[in-house]
Amino acid sequence: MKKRALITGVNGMDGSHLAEFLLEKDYDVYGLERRTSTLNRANTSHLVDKIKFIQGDLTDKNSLIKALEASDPHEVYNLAAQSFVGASWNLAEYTTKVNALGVLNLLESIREHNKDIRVYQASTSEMFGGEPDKVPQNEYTPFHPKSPYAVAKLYAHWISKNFRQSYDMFICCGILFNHESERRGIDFVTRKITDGVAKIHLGLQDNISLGNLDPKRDWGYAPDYVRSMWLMLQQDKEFFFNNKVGDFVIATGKAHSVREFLDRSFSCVGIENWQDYVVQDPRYMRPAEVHCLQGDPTKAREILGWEPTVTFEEMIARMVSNDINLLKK
Ligand code: NAP
Ligand code: G4F
Repeated sequence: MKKRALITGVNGMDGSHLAEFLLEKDYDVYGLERRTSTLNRANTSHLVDKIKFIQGDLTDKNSLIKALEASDPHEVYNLAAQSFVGASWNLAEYTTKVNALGVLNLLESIREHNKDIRVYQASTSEMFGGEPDKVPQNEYTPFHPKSPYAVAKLYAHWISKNFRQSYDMFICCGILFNHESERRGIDFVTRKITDGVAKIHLGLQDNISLGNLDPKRDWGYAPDYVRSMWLMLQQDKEFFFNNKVGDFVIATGKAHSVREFLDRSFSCVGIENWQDYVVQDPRYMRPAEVHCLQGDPTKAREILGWEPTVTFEEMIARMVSNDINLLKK
């Protein structure tokens, strides 16, 4: 029998990579998408004949119940979120409704529909807050969220653990560190840089306006990271409940600054004096900054056999080259 999976946020970066991964594994893939006045399927346009799209919104519980009835899934991957940290100060209430209460809506709906469904919740390294004396971070590092986004995600993390404990539900929280790909949204610093470098290379733009260049992130490649989501849900049921292996840090173990990301991206197009092409703009500074995120993925390696396959350098080369090709088209 084919397994059925429901992915919320299917049109996002991770959602689209996960859909491809599960289709390869012969799943029936259902994707929850929000209603928008124009379709937002840039990442999934090549999959429209393969994914069954269902309209729904995390803030509307009724729509989630209907989506579960329509898909009757074995696995739910909750990737939907207002995922941009930088916007979460201005959109604090909205971010909380989607990223915190939306998750409660989904878990309640799953419990009512079929509590044996296996659930993946997209937790985040942002929950750690990245203080330099708490590096590297693992599953036991204390949380210190620094943005409305991170606070809301921490609620989602704890309510997921609470449902796991209270109702014996198979719920895994992946504490994923930053991961990127050619499909990354343009607001995030990595894609903003690779797109800017491509435009400068082609003579379409003079410089890139950025905020703080000092923060460090543990940047991995998104297709590697969606594999970890699936691995978490494939654990043996008895092993899962006996060993309480619900939360996993997923990271490369190496951190690089925004500066290093710039250096490497510009070097892809032969520019060494990249400082001449970068303007610092206070608009992109955050009210509170997460200084250093560097994960320790030992548990994921030992229990799931998960390891990243694409290096920082290779990922940047792919993103820059993809952006140049997109602009040439
Ligand atoms: P993304 O590209 O921004 O995708 C998020 C998706 O959620 C989008 O498809 C969006 O729909 C959808 N969405 C937003 N609000 C919704 C709502 N109210 N109801 C239903 N769908 C909604 O984000 P991503 O980078 O793929 O990240 C996936 C998940 O992992 C997110 O939960 C994020 O917070 C978390 N995460 C990401 C990283 C990372 O480095 N990428 C690390 C840790 C955790 P539209 O397409 O209509 O906008
Ligand atoms: O690319 P960012 O916006 O990603 P951030 O804030 O680390 O969040 C991402 O990773 C989280 C996991 O740790 C996810 F949960 C979250 O959903 C998202 O995917 O910013 C990275 C760093 C920050 O320190 C920021 O201050 O880059 C710095 N930065 C400097 N200039 C900038 C800019 N960030 C953005 N977006 N734009 C700038 O101009």
